[in-house]
Amino acid sequence: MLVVILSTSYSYTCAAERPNVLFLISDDLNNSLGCYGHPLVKTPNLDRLAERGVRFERTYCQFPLCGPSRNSMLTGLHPNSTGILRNSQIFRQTIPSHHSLPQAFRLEGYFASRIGKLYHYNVPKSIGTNGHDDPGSWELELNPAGCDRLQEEPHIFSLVPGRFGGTLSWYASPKPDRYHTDGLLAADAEWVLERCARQKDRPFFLAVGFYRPHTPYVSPKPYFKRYPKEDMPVVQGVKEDQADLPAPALGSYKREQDKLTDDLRRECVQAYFASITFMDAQVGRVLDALDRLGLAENTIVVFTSDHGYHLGEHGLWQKMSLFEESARVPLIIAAPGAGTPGGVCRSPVGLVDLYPTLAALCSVKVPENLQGQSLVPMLQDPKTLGRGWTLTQVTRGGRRHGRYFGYTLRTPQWRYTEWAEGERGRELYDHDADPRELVNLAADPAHAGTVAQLSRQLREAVKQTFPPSGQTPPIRERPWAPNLTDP
Ligand SMILES: [Ca+2]
Ligand SMILES: [Ca+2]
Repeated sequence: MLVVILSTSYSYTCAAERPNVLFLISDDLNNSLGCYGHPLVKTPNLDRLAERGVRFERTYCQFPLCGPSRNSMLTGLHPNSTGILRNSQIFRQTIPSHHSLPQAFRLEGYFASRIGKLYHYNVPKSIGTNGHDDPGSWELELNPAGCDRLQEEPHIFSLVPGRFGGTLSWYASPKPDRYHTDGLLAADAEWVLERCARQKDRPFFLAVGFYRPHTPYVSPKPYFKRYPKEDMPVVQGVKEDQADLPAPALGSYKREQDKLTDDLRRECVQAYFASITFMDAQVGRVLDALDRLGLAENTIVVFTSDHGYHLGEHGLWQKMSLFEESARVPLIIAAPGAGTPGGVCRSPVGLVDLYPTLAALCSVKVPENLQGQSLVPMLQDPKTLGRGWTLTQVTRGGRRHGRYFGYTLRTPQWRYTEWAEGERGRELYDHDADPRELVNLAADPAHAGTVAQLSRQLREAVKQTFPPSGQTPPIRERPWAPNLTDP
């Protein structure tokens, strides 16, 4: 009994001193950031966050689509264990009793708040609503909607007129930052942080989910001016590059993209880059508020994205491919007192690793079935290898043609991909020699040994993404009633 009392009072004392978490996530953001070495894109605020924290050079999502990726990240489970393989679903329909990342913090006394998109939202239609949110994850939710959603849609250019969410679309808005949804998110974040600074009885977990640079790429005009259209890159040599690819590798191509001319490609890239710099400015406002309110010293800041994004590489745009541009995301973790400021970690890590990492940094109890690794050893010494690989998966086919998976394994040197267990193709890229993944070595006899070894490693990794039963939990359509204390 004595042990129990001591342990309770110890954890209570710790709770009062636990660090806060500011979890910042952008939507459809690839690694076109200054701190990741991009030659054109300006991201001064994220660059200064990277100087304060550790920048993870090789971070990958587990599924290059909003809903499956975000459910995986926020449950700490691979999509084969969440059962969420499409948008517009929530893990409460498959594994209702699992504790989400913010829920684990709430259960230990944290004040958890969400502003904007954390779980899946249909963008732009669901902006201003809860989207496909999980009410059990938060104590306070804020859903601002700005001029981009409420006023400007008639002016947006789109490859398919009238459609903005899944289609390449953009607009240089005459309205300044503060009228836009992401500007309102930053203002709301300041407001919540002011409340947290006044009321310090509980630590906080504040999650801010920015919408840009997700389509439609709407941002104020001055951001477009920083990227002259004629300077925007257009990927060359696509036909030659595609010649050695199996068909599913290009399965995310959309027919409407046939309409793209080089002029439209430049406009599209300009608008995407403008949206990134606009989003970076809003991140800056939130970071400034953290400093101004004296919260920075005891707050862990995370910045990431839900998946990467193509801007014409291999002839592809947007997401849902297993190439580097689509699978890779930025990840910066600034953990005061627990990290190496300005450190760069080159080990492959995944978004699935965030849950155990933040829980470890804050001494929060986690469910026993989490599938990621803690990145705390990498924060302390960025040379730590850790698990040494990351797995990303995607679906192809569909109800009519038979659904199958593509899996890709990323190690420090290689990307190895199998479509339908190799029956519909394989890809192998040597990142030491070919960082743009232009030369598929999978059929090269000189690399047969590497293919065999990576194929074994991939299959072993895939096994680890399933629950102990070996079965992906099925979707239940009945609604789930949130219940925080006895879920
Ligand atoms: Ca997304
Ligand atoms: Ca190629």
